Amino acid sequence: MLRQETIVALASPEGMGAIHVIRMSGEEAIAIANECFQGTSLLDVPSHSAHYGYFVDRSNAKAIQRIDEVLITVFRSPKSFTTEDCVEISCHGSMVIAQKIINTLIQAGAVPAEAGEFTLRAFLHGRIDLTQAEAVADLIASKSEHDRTIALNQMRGGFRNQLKNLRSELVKFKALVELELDFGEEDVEFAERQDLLDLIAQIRSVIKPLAESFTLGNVIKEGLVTVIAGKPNAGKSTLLNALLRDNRAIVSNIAGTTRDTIEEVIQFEGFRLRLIDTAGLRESDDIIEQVGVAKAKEELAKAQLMLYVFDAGQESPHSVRKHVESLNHDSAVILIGNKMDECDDTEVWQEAFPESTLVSLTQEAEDGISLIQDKIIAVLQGLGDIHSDVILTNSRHVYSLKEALASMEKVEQALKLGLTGDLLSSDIQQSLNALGNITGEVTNDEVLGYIFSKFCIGK
Ligand SMILES: Nc1nc2c(ncn2[C@@H]2O[C@H](COP(=O)(O)OP(=O)(O)O)[C@@H](O)[C@H]2O)c(=O)[nH]1
Ligand SMILES: [Mg+2]
Repeated sequence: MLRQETIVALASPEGMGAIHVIRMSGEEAIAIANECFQGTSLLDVPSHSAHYGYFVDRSNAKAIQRIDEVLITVFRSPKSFTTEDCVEISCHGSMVIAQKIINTLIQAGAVPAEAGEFTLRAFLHGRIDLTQAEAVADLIASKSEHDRTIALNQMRGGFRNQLKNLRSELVKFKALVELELDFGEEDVEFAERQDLLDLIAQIRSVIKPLAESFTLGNVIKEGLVTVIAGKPNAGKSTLLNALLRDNRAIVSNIAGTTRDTIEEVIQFEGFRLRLIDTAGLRESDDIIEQVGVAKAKEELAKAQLMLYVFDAGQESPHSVRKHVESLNHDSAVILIGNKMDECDDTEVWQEAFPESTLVSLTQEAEDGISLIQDKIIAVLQGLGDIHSDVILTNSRHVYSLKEALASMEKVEQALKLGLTGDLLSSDIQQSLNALGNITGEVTNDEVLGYIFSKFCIGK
């Protein structure tokens, strides 16, 4: 998996920008960069220092070609991202220049890096663990403020530390139980059963909220799936456009105008909302509209939030209630009574649905939208505490945590039933594996190590 070559790649996004950054890592990184640099000799400069000069192509010794004015930063092993010697070259932000620089470096001995290879090296050299490696990917892909904060936190290892502590407690636990097995016939109990039960309860109380934080974490990472639903002509597309502050969807008084689903993403309070406008829900003879309605129902089934829009001038509380109930979804619902300007009796609605938001999206759009946004914020806040130390955003982690939880429950059962140590220890091992899966740690040697280092049984 780990090759020895010095790797090189563009570290900044492709396209035009103020600058581009080219990254190189490996034993030869500094020598190769020096080969292509007109300025101070990079061979002896200290780590973490930046040097101004010209990037040059010396392949034709008679005509040294200046490619760009650059700034080269040198990071010496082991104090670099990959722990290898690393060099970062900042050049002007043209792809032509960046490509030329990369090609010159390849000619001078580097090889093109593969996707994720810098991070892979950091992991294989033990600089970061798996959760941190994943967090690097998350950080790069982060699309909202909260997304970024969490990835950064995970990369710093907050999450790993918590898991590591848990695991070492478990290792201790297992070592004690296995020690009893070694003394099988003497009927000793090194592991105090009540202490073990307490420990399990404590561990579970940490893992459980961690696993549950995924609801929020997933919304932060993927965006809140928000479906705008309701009957035709209620004002759904008007709402989409108002939330987007853009004329994205066609609005007309012809029922059945929106026949396909339209999806747009907005940034909102540090979150992302995936807003989906749908075809009005009704029985229709139009085949395309029928497909649209079916798609709308599919989206509703996946929705985490439904913005249900109804025409307050046309509908009755009874018809609205019936329709909302018939949609049969698990998501949070915000009821929006629209076209209040055409409604004579506001009180009817206030009484029937005190929790609803009554607006006129074409008359007092700003007021209406800010009322709806307040409701959306409340839904987002209900998902969990955004400021909590660790929020899981990775489904692989959640899966492993749930496995750990399930095996902890088994351990608890085994303890309560007074099952033998070998069964107990295998259940504990499962929890250890599940937790170890997340950080990429190996488990069995650890347990052995613990027994020998702490107990010196000298057999
Ligand atoms: N009077 C009035 N008309 C509105 C209001 N909101 C939307 N409309 C009109 O209702 C019609 C249907 O709106 P549209 O957003 O296309 O509804 P959709 O079928 O649910 O997407 C359009 O002619 C809109 O201009 C409102 O608050 N008051
Ligand atoms: Mg529409």
